[in-house]
Amino acid sequence: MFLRAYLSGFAASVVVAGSILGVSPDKQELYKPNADGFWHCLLDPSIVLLFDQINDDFCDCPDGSDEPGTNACEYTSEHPQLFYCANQGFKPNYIENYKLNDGVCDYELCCDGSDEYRSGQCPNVCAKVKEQYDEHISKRREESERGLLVKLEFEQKAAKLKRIAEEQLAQLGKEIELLHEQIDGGKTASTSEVKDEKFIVVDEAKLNRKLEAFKAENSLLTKKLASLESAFREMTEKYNPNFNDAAVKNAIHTYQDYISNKAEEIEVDLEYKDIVVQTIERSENALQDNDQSKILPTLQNMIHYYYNKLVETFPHNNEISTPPSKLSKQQTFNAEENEALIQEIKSKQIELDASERRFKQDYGENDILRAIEGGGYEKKIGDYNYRIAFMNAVYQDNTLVGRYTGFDGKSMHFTGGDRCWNGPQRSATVEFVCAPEHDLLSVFEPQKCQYKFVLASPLVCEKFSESELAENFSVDKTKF
Ligand code: MAN
Repeated sequence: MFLRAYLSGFAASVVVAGSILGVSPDKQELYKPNADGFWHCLLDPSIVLLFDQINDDFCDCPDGSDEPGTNACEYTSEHPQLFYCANQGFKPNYIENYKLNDGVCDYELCCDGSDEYRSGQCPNVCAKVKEQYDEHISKRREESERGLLVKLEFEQKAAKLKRIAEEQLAQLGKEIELLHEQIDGGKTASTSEVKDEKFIVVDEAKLNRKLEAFKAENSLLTKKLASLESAFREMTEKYNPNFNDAAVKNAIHTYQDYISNKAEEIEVDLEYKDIVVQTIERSENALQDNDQSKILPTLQNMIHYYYNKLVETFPHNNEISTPPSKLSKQQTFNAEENEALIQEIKSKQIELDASERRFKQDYGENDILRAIEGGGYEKKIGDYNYRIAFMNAVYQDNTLVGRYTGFDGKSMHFTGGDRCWNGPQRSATVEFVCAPEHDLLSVFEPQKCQYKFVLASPLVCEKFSESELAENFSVDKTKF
């Protein structure tokens, strides 16, 4: 349908040197009148306007296309109204239309001051902005190139550490094999019994003594703790908040943090006690009942047990000789030796399993995280000392902010930290930004007890493009 638009009371369209204000040179051709002098909204050509209705400070097109140089059409996420600044002497840019003619020189985006075209109050500072920009780019480029060299050193170190870890794994594997071969004085070929069986070796008396001592100490500490807790609770409830006593406030804060995390700590203790108690009970039962299934197995008694089973299965096979009813001296000696070997195998196997788990961790591209594993960085920012232990944990003073869960190539993530008073468990993201050396640049707490760290690090340095180097450039207006 043909819609005949009307002329608003505002000035006719703002045309600068034959071009439409707010429109980039490559889009100017969209703003040409038809032969009949009419113009169509860009996203809704059914709406037809007089050419003079462009930039007349009255919004006619739902897509805002008739007002590229004014703020008459609302800026929305669906139709973001952007004004083109030519920025002669520097780089062209766009600015949101609601920032036009608002009395602020938005030099970050429009160094030519064209966003304030009505008052003309903002002189063109593009030459100075360019100077600052060039300085920023060359500094960032130099830093990232230095960072890249350090990163290469890290990668070499990581490769070396990987080789060492591989060698250690192979060595441990070999040692375990050798120990297996020594079982039964090297006569037993099969080692599967040792590998598959889960042994529990308990020094019952020692454990019992430890448990009793633990119980006594625990009961004493529980009493002491209860009296301290009650003193702190009373102070928290009755202190006068009008006395600005930092020491009292700090003590209350510490108490609140402690109370928030108390439940979890107790669970861990109970778990530990349970394990000790169960282990002792099991060992006691085994000794009292003389129940075979509970007796701590040795290679010797297992061979004896399985041999008998085999004989029971083939009772008529004459070739199988009868097992000796008593162990000879030599066999007793072997049994002791074997037990020692089994213990050694077990402890080496535990070491091997742990090393394998560590080895298989995600160490990022080119295994680079191997180079910083075990290291960290710490710095006091604001009221707190922050400590980032790479691939391990983050602390705010002595408060656990979180334990390491992974690295996504840009950030390390830490969760499951100490619980906040009336809040969640603490957690953190550590974002790495390229620099030649490690440095903690900032810490934010965008939400209660959820922290964002920005850490300068060579780890993420690349050969950056100019636009990447320009990402964190900001204009220093104090230098104009
Ligand atoms: C401590 C710090 C803060 C945190 C509050 C929450 O003061 O861990 O970062 O916001 O506790 O109570």
